[in-house]
Amino acid sequence: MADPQNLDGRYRTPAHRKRAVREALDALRGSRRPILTTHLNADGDGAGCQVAMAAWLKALGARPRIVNPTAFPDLFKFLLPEDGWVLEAGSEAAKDACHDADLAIVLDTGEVPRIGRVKPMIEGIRTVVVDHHQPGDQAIGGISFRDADACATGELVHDLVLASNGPWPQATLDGIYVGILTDTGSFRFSNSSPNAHRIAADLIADGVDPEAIHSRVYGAAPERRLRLLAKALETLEVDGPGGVAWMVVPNQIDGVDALPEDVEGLVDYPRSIEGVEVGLLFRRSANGGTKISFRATGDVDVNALAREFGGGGHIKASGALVEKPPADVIPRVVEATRRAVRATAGR
Ligand SMILES: [Mn+2]
Repeated sequence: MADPQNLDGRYRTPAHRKRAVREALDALRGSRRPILTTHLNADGDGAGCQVAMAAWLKALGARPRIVNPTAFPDLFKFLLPEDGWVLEAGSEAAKDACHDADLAIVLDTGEVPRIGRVKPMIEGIRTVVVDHHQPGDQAIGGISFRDADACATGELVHDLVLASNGPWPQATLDGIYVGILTDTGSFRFSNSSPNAHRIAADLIADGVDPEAIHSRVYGAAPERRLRLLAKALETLEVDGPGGVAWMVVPNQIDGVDALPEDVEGLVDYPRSIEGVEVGLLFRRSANGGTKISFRATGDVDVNALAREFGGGGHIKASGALVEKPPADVIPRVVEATRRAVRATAGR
């Protein structure tokens, strides 16, 4: 565990958050049997924050359990310091853990539909929400520590551990670092704020190994992911004048189902083209609907755009799920995106 020595020049929690930090901290520190959950298809921020917070709470004497609406991603299992923390949502063990829980901690989302089948499992349990998404209209109730100015939920978890004066187990340092690393796109998106870099600097000073983490997260892709990218790139369509480009991701590669984590980040490819303001990625969902990812480079608000299709997220990164097949959905989304680009950029 790190012992932060020299506090000069280190990150400090923004003043506007301090009250919410206190309130959330009071609930968290009193918990002995917390359940931690995050959104469907946990990403590096959701999974990283779960491990970070579970390790911290355990060091405070709690017995944390992680119960997610979808499987804990293989890619981030290296963060888990011990077996037994993650329980599959459909299992008896998860039901028992929820039955005994004295606190539910919802990380990296604050919306009911995003936690899927975990919602009924945590019904009636005191809840703390820690999130950095733009609030939608189906908020999960309870104690709320939310700030859309935070670069990642990892930044907010860092605020909590900082306010509690630690302890800082290695898994807490690593989990927060992975949250910030992945949500900022390795410190290149617009949310790569001074705070993102300050916290990263502090975490590295306290024992995070950035090269080791980077190679676990970005240097250990299954071959399947690159084959999937190759197939997706074959579908690339670019409307230069409209400022939009899109791809369609196949659901299977060589007869093997692509995992949500294989698809993570692929939307950056259409977005990386010169003149493209918004990149889109379409994928058929399990029930025949269409998953859409939106990524903006310029000033187009893709949170508003995703909301037109029942989704949401961040201003520059968002998603939606539409209960219609891709063939129906793609033309409508592309047209709405063109309109949004025109309205924003004055094209
Ligand atoms: Mn996040």
